[in-house]
Amino acid sequence: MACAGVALAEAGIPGPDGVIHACRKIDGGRLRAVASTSRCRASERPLKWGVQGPAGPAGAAGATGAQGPVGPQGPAGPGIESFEDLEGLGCTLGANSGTIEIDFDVATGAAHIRCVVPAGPPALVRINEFSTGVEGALTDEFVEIVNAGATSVDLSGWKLVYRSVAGTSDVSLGTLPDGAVLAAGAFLLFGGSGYAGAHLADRSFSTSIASAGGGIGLRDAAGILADSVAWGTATNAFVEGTVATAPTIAAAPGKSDGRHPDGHDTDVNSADFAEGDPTPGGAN
Ligand SMILES: [Ca+2]
Repeated sequence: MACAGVALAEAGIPGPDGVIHACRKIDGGRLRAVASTSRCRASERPLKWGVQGPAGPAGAAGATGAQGPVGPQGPAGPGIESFEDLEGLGCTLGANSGTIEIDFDVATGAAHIRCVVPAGPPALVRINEFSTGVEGALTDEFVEIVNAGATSVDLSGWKLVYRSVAGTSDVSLGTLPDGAVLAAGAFLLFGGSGYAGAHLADRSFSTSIASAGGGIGLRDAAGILADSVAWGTATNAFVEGTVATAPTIAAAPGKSDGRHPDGHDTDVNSADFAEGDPTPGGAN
């Protein structure tokens, strides 16, 4: 080994690539370090070590670093720069959504601001009768719709909704599927989760409607309120004129509020609805 050490020093190796070259004598195994294995003799075999092997597989990903600092605040938006910028903004009128329209009186400079709601459907589809439950079973309730017009109406996407006494947002009781058509004079019956009436319900709802006060609305596919009724203690936007009397909770089949005749509508709930024996799915 001492000889090999001397040889290494003399050869000035390892070379610039870090590889050590040597020649091994076949007979006896004596090792001789060289700058290049091209210097090995016929009686020797070339050897080298310190050679860099192929790259190993990539290691596992490291842990996620800490979140960076919050960036600087962006520039301010354009905002409302003139009164006219209010034009077209959303607004709420009763239970309907609309957009703001502004015009000015040229003579006086006075501004008129209106919340304009798109025209509602002309069809005479109405909430015709409802019950809020029977004695001992408040979910044995229903809402009946009637087409009081002379032609059938496509109710695709129409929605029956509920609002609590002073509720300001709709709770869906059901959306009618594409292709739902109500023939002239026909009824559509939504039954509550415990509805037990003799006439089979066309659709059912799971939200229980309150007996003391509440409101039901019928919206067309565009969300425009086609009809609504509110009863008892309700003060919500589904009140038309004045509230209807809350139907009495009585022993089955209970009592309901209904329009007489079917579909009769003067836009005053108290005048249009009267309590009577329930006729779900049939004429009042
Ligand atoms: Ca009825």
